[in-house]
Amino acid sequence: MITKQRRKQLLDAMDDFSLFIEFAGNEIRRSADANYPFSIKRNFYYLTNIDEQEAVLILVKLPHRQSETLFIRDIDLTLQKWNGTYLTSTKASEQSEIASISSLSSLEGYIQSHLTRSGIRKIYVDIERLAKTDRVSVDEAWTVSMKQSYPTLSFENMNARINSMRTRKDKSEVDAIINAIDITKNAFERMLDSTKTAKYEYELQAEFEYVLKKHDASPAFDMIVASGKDATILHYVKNNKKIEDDSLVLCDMGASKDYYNSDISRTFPKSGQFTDVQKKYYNLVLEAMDRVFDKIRPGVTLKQLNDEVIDLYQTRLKEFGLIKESHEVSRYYYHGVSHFLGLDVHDVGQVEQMVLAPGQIITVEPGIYIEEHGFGIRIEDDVLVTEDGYKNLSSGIIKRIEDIENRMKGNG
Ligand SMILES: [Mn+2]
Repeated sequence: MITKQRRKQLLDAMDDFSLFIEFAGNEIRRSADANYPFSIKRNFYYLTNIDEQEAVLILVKLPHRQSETLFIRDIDLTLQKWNGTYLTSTKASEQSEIASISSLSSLEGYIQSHLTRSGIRKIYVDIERLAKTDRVSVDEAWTVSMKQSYPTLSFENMNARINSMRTRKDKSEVDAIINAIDITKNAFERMLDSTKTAKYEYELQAEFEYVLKKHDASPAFDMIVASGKDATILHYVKNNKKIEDDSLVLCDMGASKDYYNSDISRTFPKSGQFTDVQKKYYNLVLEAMDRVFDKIRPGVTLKQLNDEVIDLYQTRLKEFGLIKESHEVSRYYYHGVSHFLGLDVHDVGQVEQMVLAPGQIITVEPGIYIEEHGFGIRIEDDVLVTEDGYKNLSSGIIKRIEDIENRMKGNG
């Protein structure tokens, strides 16, 4: 039902005599005959609920007729014995609610006949290129070749429109993210309970990822387990150091389930007890978090949220005697406080001056990184923007000092 509504939204936006095409993507070769695990193009998944490589979605809009067709691979009985089952037409139709399922081998003929007989004048594609060096996607390669073959056709990129649809989550998406957060909570608690007895950072990672696997979930990104001073490196993922007894451990982690992600950070003491200076800065990060929470509502930008953190730090770090001038804050806080979360961990919507709207899910992740004290602290929750404010979806994952210390008491 839901993906059907999304396709309807696209059809409504399309001109008459036009065709929209979306590719699921292909496996990418890693080395020799080994491929990277297939990862579906998220916009394709968003529009079809189908997770099958090489599939293609086509929407056609004519003055009195709209149609949707899904093209999938022909079942190869020999390859099926090697690589597992292919998606059947019945299942494809059930999952996508698209009545018309065709073979990929008929795709070219289908497009040709629409171009010659239905008077299609415009093609909508979905191309996302973030860097010049990006590999050429199937969508892009197809578009380039079509432009050469049909110079009179006009082309329009639907990418921004689909991305903008994706920023506002419907109930099923919110539920999927809540599910991913719940798995993360379980995994975090198991990891926290093993911290006092663990020796190396990777042992904590193993405890965390064990629980994900138990739920048939996977890491949403390379987990960060950064103890001591390495926590000041924002994307430290080596996780191979011995954890010193008096150190803080910063973990940035998340489960991904059914392609929906969570993204949570917690920082806790190896010993189970924060030192006074650790407490002081930890509570400052919590204060920054509360400041941001208070500010979240429709109409506000991510930049405004970040300015709130910087403003607070400028005041407090001067009070603490850590800095003299306001601009010195950037030595201790050097990332943004928030990003969108969804089918991608750093989800679509990272556009300057994008204002918050109900149904969006964002992270709130202030941090402070003080090399001279030998620690970095980041605390991150996942938050739903509501009509009049916000709902913290990960409030069940403990973060107050006394809650962490109490839980760690008696473990090990
Ligand atoms: Mn994050």
